[in-house]
Amino acid sequence: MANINTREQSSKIAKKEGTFTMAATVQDITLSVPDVSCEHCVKTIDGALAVLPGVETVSTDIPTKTVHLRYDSSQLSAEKIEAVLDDAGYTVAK
Ligand SMILES: [Cu+2]
Repeated sequence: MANINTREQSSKIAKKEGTFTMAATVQDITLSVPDVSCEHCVKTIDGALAVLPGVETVSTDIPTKTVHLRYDSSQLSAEKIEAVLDDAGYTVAK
């Protein structure tokens, strides 16, 4: 004997955003920034990037004109990093 239940079910859909995955999203990148020329540049760049959410380490190297960055890609995108550098007056070379 079939007991058909056609009662409508309204279930709450839980929105899950910003789920944390431990360390799996940490990225190491090296950006080429040709305008790096002195300690002032290093301070400007390090200061601008270090305050961003998800940034773990920033180190700017004058001789090679590069910025090495370790960041959590679940909190920060490479595009955002480049935009912040651009705002600080330093364009990332492609
Ligand atoms: Cu400089």
